[in-house]
Amino acid sequence: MQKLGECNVTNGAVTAWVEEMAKLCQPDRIWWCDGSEEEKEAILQDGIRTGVFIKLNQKKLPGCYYHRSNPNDVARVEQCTYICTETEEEAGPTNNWAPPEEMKRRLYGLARGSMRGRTMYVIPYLMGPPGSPLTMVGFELTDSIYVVLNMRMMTRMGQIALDELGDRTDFNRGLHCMLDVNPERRYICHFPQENLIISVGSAYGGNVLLGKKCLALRIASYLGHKQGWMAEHMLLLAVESPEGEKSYIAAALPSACGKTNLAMLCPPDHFKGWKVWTIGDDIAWMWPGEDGRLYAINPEAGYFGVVPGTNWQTNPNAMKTISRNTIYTNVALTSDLDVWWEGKTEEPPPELIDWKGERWTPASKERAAHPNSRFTAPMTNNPILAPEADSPQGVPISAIIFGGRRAKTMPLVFEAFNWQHGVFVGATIGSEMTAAAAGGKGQVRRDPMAMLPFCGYNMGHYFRHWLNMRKRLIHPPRIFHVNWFRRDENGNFIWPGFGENMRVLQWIIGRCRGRAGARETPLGWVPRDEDFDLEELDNFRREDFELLFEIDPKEWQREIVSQEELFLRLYPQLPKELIFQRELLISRL
Ligand code: OXD
Ligand code: MN
Repeated sequence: MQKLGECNVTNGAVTAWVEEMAKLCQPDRIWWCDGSEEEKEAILQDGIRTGVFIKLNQKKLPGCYYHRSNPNDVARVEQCTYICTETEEEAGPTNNWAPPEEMKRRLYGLARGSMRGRTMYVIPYLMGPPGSPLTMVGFELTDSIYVVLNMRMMTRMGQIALDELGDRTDFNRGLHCMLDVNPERRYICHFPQENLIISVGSAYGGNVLLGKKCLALRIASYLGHKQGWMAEHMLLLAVESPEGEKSYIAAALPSACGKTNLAMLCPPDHFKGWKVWTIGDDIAWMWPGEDGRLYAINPEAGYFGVVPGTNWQTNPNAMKTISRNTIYTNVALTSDLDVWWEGKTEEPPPELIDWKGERWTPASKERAAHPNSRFTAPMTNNPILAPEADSPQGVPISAIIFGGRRAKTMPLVFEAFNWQHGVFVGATIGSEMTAAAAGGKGQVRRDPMAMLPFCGYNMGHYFRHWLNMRKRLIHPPRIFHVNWFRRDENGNFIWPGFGENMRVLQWIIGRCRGRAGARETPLGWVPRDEDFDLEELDNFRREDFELLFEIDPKEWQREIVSQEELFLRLYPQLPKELIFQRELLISRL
């Protein structure tokens, strides 16, 4: 077998496993990815020759490439995602479960000989900055060059990972085989007890970039539970005041609630001297530090973001981030090889090639870009990337924010009374489904801590772990809930959102630093008029502010019944503290 790539591999456990998998998949060549520029160029050229990538207009988009996925393979597939623990109870009622040995037999059967005539790329990668207490080493074996070039941006890839590993054997093993990209043979399987991931039959982002959802959330949440730390579906940002004081915030919002926008927030002109810095836009790993505060790192090194809706008004920092060295997946193409998507400009170009490769005009009924079309960009492209994103010590978290998309019921912001109440608030997050997702539009889906599709073990045990973390913290972060999406009786958004969310962050930081006042409500603490900066907010009236905080008892009756549905599913493992919190909420209301 021909061997390519430049890595210096001395770890016997790694080579033995790669050899075993190569014997199974039977590739013609093995390529150890070193992460170098020359390697990237060689793989890109190969990708252009074989049609996997299209080179975009290099004058407009230097270093940018385009990829189309199979139309049957455009999103994460929760129905094909499994947690294979010894017992079904460990995976819990919200995960698909299969016995590990049986599932491995099936998957190795599918993988056997599947790389004949192809190259197996070995991707050594790091999740987390080198030298951090939580940083993990993974190896992904894949027959997809799309995966190689994405992992190259999303992780710290190449020799750096082998150096970090040394001769340890606690690395994550990840096998990815595209097969014939047939949904009938699509499985994304996690074996947390063996630190193993096997993904077959897909070539799309979240299913196949194994460092992200599979390792950094599902496997990591399982390990965090065992080892006393937390892997969360949270963005991380820093807010710097004009005096140079920095506060760090982690926020969990379900998909389609603007996580990347919040992580890259541009403060409005009114906030002179204030700065927001991004640390991460999707995942946080957090542990109790020696000083009793909760510390966090972003394990990723890039962004895999939803493109539609991104523009110079909604997220200028994202627009700058994706203006170079970016891979675009499933957006639309212009005749001069520029990219377009719904929401990029008010007027669409007169003619496009859509995400399926067909001619498109504004009269077309279908969307030009897939609603889940994506950009992949290195975090170093981000003009507001915090230097701390590379810090192995992580950053101390002052506030944890939960949120969702709710037209009614939920106020703009409230602060939980204490940690236990905050855990209840996170456990009952609900978000209205958008047109892009399967299911009834406007229907509220419960998504505890925005982790429902990503928790690698029993959700009831996960809640218990959250409650227990409090005992290991002397200075726990305060917990908040936000909702940017409340509408008035005409269906219009009341709050302007985007950059103006800085006003909410300012109140949150004021609370954490003991500077901002509040009034008590049945839900938690909310800002009074005098606690909240509404200056220079055009067309926003004091009455609107009151509307944002209205608590309607009838809506709350419905809300509490709807929260109960998830709790009933989890009942056998549900911590009693959460049932108690529910009772307290009912009595306060
Ligand atoms: C993502 C997701 O892709 O949450 O980040 O689905
Ligand atoms: Mn996500």
